[in-house]
Amino acid sequence: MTKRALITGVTGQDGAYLAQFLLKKGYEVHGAVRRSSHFGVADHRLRWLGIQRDVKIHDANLSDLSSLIRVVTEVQPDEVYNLAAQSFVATSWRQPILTANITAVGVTNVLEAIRLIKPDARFYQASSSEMYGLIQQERQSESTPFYPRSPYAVAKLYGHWITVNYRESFGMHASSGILFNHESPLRGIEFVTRKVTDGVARIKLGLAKELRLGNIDAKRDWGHARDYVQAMWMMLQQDVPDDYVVATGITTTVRDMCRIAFERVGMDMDKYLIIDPDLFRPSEVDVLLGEPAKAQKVLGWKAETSLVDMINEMVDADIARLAALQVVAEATM
Ligand code: F7E
Repeated sequence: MTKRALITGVTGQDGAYLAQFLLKKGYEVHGAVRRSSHFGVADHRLRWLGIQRDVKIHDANLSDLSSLIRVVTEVQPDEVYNLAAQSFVATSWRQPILTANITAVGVTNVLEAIRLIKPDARFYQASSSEMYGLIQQERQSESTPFYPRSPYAVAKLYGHWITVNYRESFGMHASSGILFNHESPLRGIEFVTRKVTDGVARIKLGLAKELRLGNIDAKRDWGHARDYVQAMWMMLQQDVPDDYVVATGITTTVRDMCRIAFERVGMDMDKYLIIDPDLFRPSEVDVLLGEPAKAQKVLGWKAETSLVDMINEMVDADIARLAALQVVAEATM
């Protein structure tokens, strides 16, 4: 029997990689997508992976329970992956209520749609290392207390606990993956790794003269999104639902990550980097370092891609992307 998966946020970085992974496994993949007049733009990641025709798209919104009930009724999924969110931490101070409506209460809407229509469907919630915020232990594991430091992190914490609660209250197969930062050439341009690799590519091609960043002393545990979506799937294949930290176990400063990107193109970071106080956050998460021992032991999952290999892949992809745009621009002049 072909398994059916429903992915919210299928047009995002993780949604696209997960859809590709599940298609290769023989799944029928459905995506719930927020309606917009720019769908031809919104599905660019699916097109980049060459799977835009293979994913069945449904109109739904996390803040509209009836739309989710309709989609779950139509699809009758075996597995539901809730990856949709307002996911940019900096924006969550400017749009705290929208962030709460989508990133927090939206999770309950998805869980309710499953509980009412297809209660045996397995559920994955995209929880976040941002929930650890002001860290309470040097290495953060499943048992580390949370201390969120942004409206985004507060909303994710609600999503995490409502997932645990539905598992305990209704016996649902609901699991939560506490994923540390994960990046790729498909990462949104607003996140720091992609901002850096795109900026480095622009400087290399003569399209920009500088790169402006905020707090480069912040440390993150960065892995590759392609590796991380496999952990999501593995969680839903377990007999017993549970929560797992997904991380590399290595932490690096934004400064050193940026240096790796400049080194890829043989340029000196110090000549181009400008620190912009406007890019600092009202309250910062200074350092995150995950302890992925449980995921390794129970799921058999391990991060495969090093930070250097991932940043090199991203810089190369951004150079290729910008060079292709330059060719098009010159041809139409
Ligand atoms: O920032 C610092 C910034 O925006 C990383 C999301 O996927 O991962 C992500 O959240 C660090 C922060 O990611 C700039 O202050 C310096 O300390 O790439 P980011 P994030 O906030 O860690 C978690 C796991 C999620 O769940 C989130 O959805 O880099 N930083 N200068 C900067 N950050 C940005 N964006 N831009 C700068 O110019």
